[in-house]
Amino acid sequence: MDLKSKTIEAVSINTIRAFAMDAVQKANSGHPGTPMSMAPVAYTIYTKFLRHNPDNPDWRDRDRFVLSAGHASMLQYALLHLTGYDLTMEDIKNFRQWESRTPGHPEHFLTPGVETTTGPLGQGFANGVGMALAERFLAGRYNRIGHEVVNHHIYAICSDGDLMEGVAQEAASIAGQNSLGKLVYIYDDNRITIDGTTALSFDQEDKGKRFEALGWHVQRVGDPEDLEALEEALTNARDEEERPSLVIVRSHIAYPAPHAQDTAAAHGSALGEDEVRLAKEAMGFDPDEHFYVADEVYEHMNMIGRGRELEEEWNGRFAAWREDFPELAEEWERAWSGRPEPGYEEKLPRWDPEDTEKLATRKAGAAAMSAFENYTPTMIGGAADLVNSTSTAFKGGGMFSSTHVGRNIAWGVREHGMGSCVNGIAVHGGMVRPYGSTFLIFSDYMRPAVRLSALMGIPVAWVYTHDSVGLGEDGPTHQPVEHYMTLRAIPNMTVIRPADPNETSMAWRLTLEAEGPVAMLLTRQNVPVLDPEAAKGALRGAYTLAGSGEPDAILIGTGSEVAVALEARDLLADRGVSARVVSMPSWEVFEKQDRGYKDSVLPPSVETRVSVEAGVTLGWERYVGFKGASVGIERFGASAPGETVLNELGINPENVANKALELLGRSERVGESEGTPAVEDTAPEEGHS
Ligand SMILES: Cc1ncc(C[n+]2csc(CCOP(=O)(O)OP(=O)(O)O)c2C)c(N)n1
Ligand SMILES: [Mg+2]
Repeated sequence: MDLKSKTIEAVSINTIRAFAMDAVQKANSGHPGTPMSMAPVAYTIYTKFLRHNPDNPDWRDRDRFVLSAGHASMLQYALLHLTGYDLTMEDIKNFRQWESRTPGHPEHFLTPGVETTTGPLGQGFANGVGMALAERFLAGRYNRIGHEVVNHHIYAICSDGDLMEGVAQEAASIAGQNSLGKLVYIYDDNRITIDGTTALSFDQEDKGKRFEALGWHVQRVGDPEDLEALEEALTNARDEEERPSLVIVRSHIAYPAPHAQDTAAAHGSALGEDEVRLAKEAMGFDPDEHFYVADEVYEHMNMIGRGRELEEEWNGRFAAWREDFPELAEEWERAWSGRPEPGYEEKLPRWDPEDTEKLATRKAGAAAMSAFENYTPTMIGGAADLVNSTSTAFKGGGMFSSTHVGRNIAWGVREHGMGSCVNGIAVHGGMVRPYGSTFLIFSDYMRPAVRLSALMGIPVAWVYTHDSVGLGEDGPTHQPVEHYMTLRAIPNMTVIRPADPNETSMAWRLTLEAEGPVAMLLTRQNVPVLDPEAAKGALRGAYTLAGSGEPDAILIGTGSEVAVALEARDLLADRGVSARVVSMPSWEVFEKQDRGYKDSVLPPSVETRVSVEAGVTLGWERYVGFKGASVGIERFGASAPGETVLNELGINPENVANKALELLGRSERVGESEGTPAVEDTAPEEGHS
């Protein structure tokens, strides 16, 4: 493409560039270089490939576009504005300002047309893979011969940083394994990152060969200005159905700014007034014009007419399908509303303590999943190579593979990729609460995705088992201690740690009803079964499990430590101290209750309070107050049978009872030998040390 050409294509592309320069200059903050050099790519995708309707960004069968290199957000904002989305010139001028709809990095739900929140490199790449999994699943479930209601592509632009990040590698491997041919990814091979040229850090690796080895279809375009070559490559990529596609585009950051081009500085700093002038002059633009859009450009780039036509055509196909398959269509609507089929609550399992003395909550979780399986037909997910340990599977759901659309995804040992793919499935829509599962300790390996699920407020379930040092012999590398609190520390995240099988059923109910993400923490070891009626209190986050009237002390436990608190209560009763036991599976759910309820569970007048939880105590002051105490673990765990580790680290009834006696100013102490361990050892599992 001749830079100064007056063709409408050239002027449109240069308008995107000028926009990016002006917006970054005005905010004196942002990333101008990549929007400038990738303008032809984004222009081509948005105007010639993407089947979207700017008038209805929620059209269900639209193609998705992900800007994985989220720092180049002005590129996406420019395209959204110019193609006719509800993003005004005012919005563009407010780039990066308080409460604007054009934040520093693209944010889902904030800006119409932004499919996912990107910025942490690699995440968008992996989200797109999740979207392709969702597309494949929905197509498999709802398309019928002669009726195609799901058929769309996922386009993404990714950068050097995206490809360097491990999470993208994991997701690319998942995409190759499952033959996700709907992926059309463009890699911006500009050979520049923040610290300088990629010769420093990223030029030994042949990225094309790497992706080929992962099962991708790889093409190269030597110059993004060559629109014909670009179009041809994108056409091939779109038409390739078996393999995910990567188009490697050799670009020059900040092109055509004469001095900024090919420099790392152009990545993240305003170019400066003088350089902006020179770049505009090079493009044949008036350097004194800012945020200038010729009417012809608006006219040429507006995609509303085309988008409406595409959607109308789909609406026709959809109506015919709905007429032929009314029941399926009803299910489809519910799935898109994110709701399980009605009536699932009654199916959730109940355990009677008379029949079942003890059961691990992970096993209870498995029973709950079996019970609601048929009520959540588009819920898919899986574990990161630990499904036999986490017990998270839909037994009748089949496996997802390149040839079969099952509900169980074998993520492999790829927690990072799993987390980000689950987010992608959720933001795609139509999928009721996708989930990812592993040991709680490995939540660290997917924390960026967990955090983003909370930032986006999307309906996902993170199911973490082996939730304490009680897991035993695997030792401190596998024993979470800080994890309950670090998960609770994430705004918008609901953490639920049920005490027993009956609370686990309630935990799943809370999870299926929750608006945002939920982390469910389940035990490996057996725990005593509580009264199923009482356990319904879990739906309010915390409740009085034992004790009536105003007690001398309140013992607050979560998860497996509720049983410890119950035993401590008995020890205290023997000494004439009345204690109430509060089971508190979820801080966040409890916080949502009204003041009256909260005060009824934790009466302000009772200041003698002891919390017990097998993790760091930082934060428990919120509920025990400054006159209370916390029994927890302020160190890493140890390799030994779970019962021994818990006992040695002080997670036992005697310790809890003694803390209460101490707070009450009583001199006597409960002897070590008096209590029976609340935790029962579980033999090491087959196939897992
Ligand atoms: C996980 C993560 N680490 C670091 C950053 C900070 N950061 C933003 S862009 C970038 C690299 C820029 O190089 P590249 O990805 O090639 O983008 P380009 O400048 O070429 O557009 C870095 C390190 C980030 N956004 N995400
Ligand atoms: Mg780069």
